[in-house]
Amino acid sequence: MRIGELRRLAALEGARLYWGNDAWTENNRGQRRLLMKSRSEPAVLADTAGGVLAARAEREGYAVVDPGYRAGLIEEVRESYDALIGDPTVTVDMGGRIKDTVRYVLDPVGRAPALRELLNAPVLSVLDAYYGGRWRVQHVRMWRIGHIPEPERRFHHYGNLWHCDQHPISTLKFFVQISDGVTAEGGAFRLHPVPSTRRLMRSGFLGQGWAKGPARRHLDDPGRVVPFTAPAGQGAFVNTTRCLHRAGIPPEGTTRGMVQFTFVPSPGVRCEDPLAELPLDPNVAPGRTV
Ligand SMILES: O=C(O)CCC(=O)C(=O)O
Repeated sequence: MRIGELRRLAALEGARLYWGNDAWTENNRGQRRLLMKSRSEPAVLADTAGGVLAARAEREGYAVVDPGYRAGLIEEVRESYDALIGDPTVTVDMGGRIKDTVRYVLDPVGRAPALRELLNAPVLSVLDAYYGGRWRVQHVRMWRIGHIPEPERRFHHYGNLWHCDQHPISTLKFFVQISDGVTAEGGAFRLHPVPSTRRLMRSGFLGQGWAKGPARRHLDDPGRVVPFTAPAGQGAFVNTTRCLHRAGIPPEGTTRGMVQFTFVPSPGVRCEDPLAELPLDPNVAPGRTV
């Protein structure tokens, strides 16, 4: 093993023990202070419901929400998804070993304008409370995952192995369920709340899907794992840096779709239309893997 790789592993282990997550120390340093400062002098005032959910997202690392979308909106999103996801000219397969186990739509907001409405007032209010009104959308993604045969499950294909993302801890993702009938036994996205993640990180979690001792025993413990089995049209704010998470594996012959918005702090007050200046997503592109 090279020196650089050893240093990287030592830094990660240090972060696990100290911070209780898998992020680099430099990602943590300063980010919490930045959030605290922004929240203490908010540029946009959030409503009470937004404040409650943002506080939950801060404490537990996640908050499930029913944004109360207008009738027909999720059906419109799903119609676009169904039309796009089978079209190789507007999608890209990005699986780790079996490419088409996960397929992303290129430029989802441009191709499925109904996605814009998913950022409705209750969702914006949570973000305003969480970031003190100073945030921007980093990217929007729409994808589907498929079945992984048993012998392949210990390998990385999509987010099928337990992991923490290595984004700055101020990054927050909003997942919108677009498939119906998602189950805990099947393809549901699932996570460990922050307190459980911390315990796992400090009791034997060693990296993507890899754990020993108590962490190994508790990674899939149904008493600790929170499956996102909410019906289509509901959402979950998740800090995927602070919460261990993974995708469930859909039963053979089925797939599971998802829409995800990723938010980061921004120095100025957030835009009236947060998707007005959405940059290109460089990581959803041919030749890339998730
Ligand atoms: O549910 C999924 O498809 C996995 C998502 C994931 O791991 C992530 O967004 O970091």
